[in-house]
Amino acid sequence: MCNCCSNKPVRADITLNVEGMSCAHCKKAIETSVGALPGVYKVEAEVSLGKVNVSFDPSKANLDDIKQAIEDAGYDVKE
Ligand SMILES: [Cu+2]
Repeated sequence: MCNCCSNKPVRADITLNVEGMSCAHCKKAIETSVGALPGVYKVEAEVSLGKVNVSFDPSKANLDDIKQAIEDAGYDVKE
């Protein structure tokens, strides 16, 4: 089997509840901060719902890093 066949893409999708988002700037700040992490494919903040959807490769990024990136941007992640 060649390398690319055995190398299956791994992807995890999570939704975090985030407090403190109120405008398009908040959305952008979180998406930029989380999107800069290695292994994050996609991040979408839904300001009106207070949710952030993240798709990532669990072998490269972990939940703690993602939560930390949101907190570093100035928002609170609810457990
Ligand atoms: Cu804002």
